[in-house]
Amino acid sequence: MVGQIAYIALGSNLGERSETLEAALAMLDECAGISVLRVSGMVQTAPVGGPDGQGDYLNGVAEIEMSLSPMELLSVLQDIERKFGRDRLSEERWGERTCDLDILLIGDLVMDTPELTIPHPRMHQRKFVLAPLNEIAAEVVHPVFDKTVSALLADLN
Ligand code: ROI
Repeated sequence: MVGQIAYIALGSNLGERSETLEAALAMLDECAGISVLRVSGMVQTAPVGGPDGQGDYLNGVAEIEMSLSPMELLSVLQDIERKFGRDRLSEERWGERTCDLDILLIGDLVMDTPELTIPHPRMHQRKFVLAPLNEIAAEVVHPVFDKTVSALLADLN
């Protein structure tokens, strides 16, 4: 496939978290126009923000190659989330979720529309994103801050 490299954040804090994220990755890899190239380890993290009382998350990051547009990728990710019972319209913002799939980076694309902002607007503030991303993409440069993932992670620590 001749495509772009993109990074997807995975998160789950409800149900069988590890099985859910494995299954979501398999579904992603089976999509036409997407290959999962590498996956970080999945780490347990305390919830950041959101309402009190939610359980710990399992978080990880996947590197994919894709020949889809950004909006096509978003729609594939939302379809997979829905298969795990998510309904973004009825759920609480920042609330617990069975399967959360967020686009972090697509090559050096920068875009900001009501539907989609790339790079992900909060990725540089989140250790639960940067730590697993650093495992598989330490030298990748954030196109807005012009810093590597490892430098962004060092800034947080
Ligand atoms: N906290 C952690 N640790 N991991 C997440 O994936 C996560 N996702 C969220 C909020 C509620 C902001 N907190 C999180 O959406």
